[in-house]
Amino acid sequence: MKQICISVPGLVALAAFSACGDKNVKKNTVVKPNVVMILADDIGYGDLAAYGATRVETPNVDRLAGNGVRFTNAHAVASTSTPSRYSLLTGQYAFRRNDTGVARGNAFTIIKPEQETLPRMMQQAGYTTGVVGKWHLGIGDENGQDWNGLLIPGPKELGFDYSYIMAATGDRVPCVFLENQRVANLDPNDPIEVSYDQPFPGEPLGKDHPEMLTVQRPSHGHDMAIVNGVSRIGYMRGGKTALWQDQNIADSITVKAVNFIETNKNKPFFLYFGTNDIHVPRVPHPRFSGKTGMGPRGDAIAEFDWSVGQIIAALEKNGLLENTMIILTSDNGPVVDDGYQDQAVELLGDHKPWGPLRGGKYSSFDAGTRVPFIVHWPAKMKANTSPALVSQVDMYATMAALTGQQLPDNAAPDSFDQLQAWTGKDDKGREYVMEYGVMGLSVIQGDWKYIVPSDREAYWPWTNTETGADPNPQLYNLSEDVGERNNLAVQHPEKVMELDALIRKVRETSETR
Ligand code: NG6
Ligand code: CA
Repeated sequence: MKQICISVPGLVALAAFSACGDKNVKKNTVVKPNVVMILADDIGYGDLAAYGATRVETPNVDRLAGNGVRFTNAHAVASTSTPSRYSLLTGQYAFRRNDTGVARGNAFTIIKPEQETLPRMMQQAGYTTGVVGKWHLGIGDENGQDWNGLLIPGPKELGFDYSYIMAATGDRVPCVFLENQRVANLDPNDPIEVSYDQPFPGEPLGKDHPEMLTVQRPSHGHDMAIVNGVSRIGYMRGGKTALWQDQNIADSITVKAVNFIETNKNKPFFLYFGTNDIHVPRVPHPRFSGKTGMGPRGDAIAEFDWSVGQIIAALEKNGLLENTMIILTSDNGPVVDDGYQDQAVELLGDHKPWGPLRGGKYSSFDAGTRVPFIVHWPAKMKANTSPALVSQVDMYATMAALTGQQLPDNAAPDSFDQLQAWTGKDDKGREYVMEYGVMGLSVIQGDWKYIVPSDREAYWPWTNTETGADPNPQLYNLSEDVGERNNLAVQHPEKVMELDALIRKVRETSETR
């Protein structure tokens, strides 16, 4: 049973979050805060100035960090996008299902309409909900996915009133935006076709036509359909008027995010804004080219910061900045060469996308999932830095607490109310955090990090990734060895057993709050 603990329309008791029916409602109320979640793509722990980067200026992110709470021990649930986003929107670990790996561009909807979701919970709390930008959770039905019509189920059926999305990633076809689940700007006389099995006869492929790759060439993979001088993953044909321009993606989605704020400024809203920056192919707008001296990867960080600035400006202009909770974070850790020759490796210099951490995107080492995480809500939060252990899986239950919702038993089984930690009032946070790398699970509890043994490859040369796989158990004391160099498993077998048992327990039993 869902219960809305509000007696005055549009107002919620914030002084006592669990105080349903509190008589002092008037005294302790503010207008329900809007919630804007800005989810960057592949921005690493060390990629932003607020987290120590020196070669890229991110003044807008700095402003949020300087006036909000900057977390130093915050985690995405997984080291790749689809499982990370799945967990964020369902409050359930992606490893509970075997179909939540990095999704193709023509994947069917992964979150089932009958599942409880974060946006639907926000709707029940009286919010208008919108998703703009990267989706990467599949769309449409396996019995009929109509790229030339309405794609259902999709964001609407999962609880988003408005959507303007990229179906998957910048490097996966179809390279089009979907507005409310229809391909935007599609000419019906030029229908769009998408396949991940067979090339379309007559359509040139990157692997055969390097001379057509005038914007960016692959370094590995990414040699199929050619769109805008860049070869991609997957095959597509048609839909010419609907194709996005890579250098305009940030502009296009930022405008839609700002429009959503403008349209809904008079009532509480929840905006989930997934940027394409800084995922490959990195093709920032020319006005950011050369901003950082680090090539497109660095310039895409500057572009990301610009998008953040536009969101702040839209809120400020409408007098909403004070009472909007902005959460800024990333879906997984950083990678330098993720498959295109964009000079990211050559121009990196002393910039450390992973900060002091080991590994990166895909990895079980901490840089895979420990990400920037900033919460900004001037009306209710003091500026600070917090060492609390926090995880994006808690977004669901934490937003439920924020909006006075009681969750039904089947909702968000792995998500806990961490409102005290997320608002900077509790420095401890979660008891433990599960991390989901492509090679398996690991867990952080207190000072300790344990990585489950794996016989798979320890190193991927193409992305220069230390995957974290090791046939032996790995145990690190993060308080003295945040870079995970000194494996203490042999010295502390009891800790290894304890943490291994914890992982098994979490795997086997769906947690209850
Ligand atoms: C990999 C892609 C990589 C990126 C990643 C997903 C190749 C060779 N590599 O398979 O470029 O798209 O998937 O990234 O195809 S994520 O951030 O969306 O999870
Ligand atoms: Ca990502």
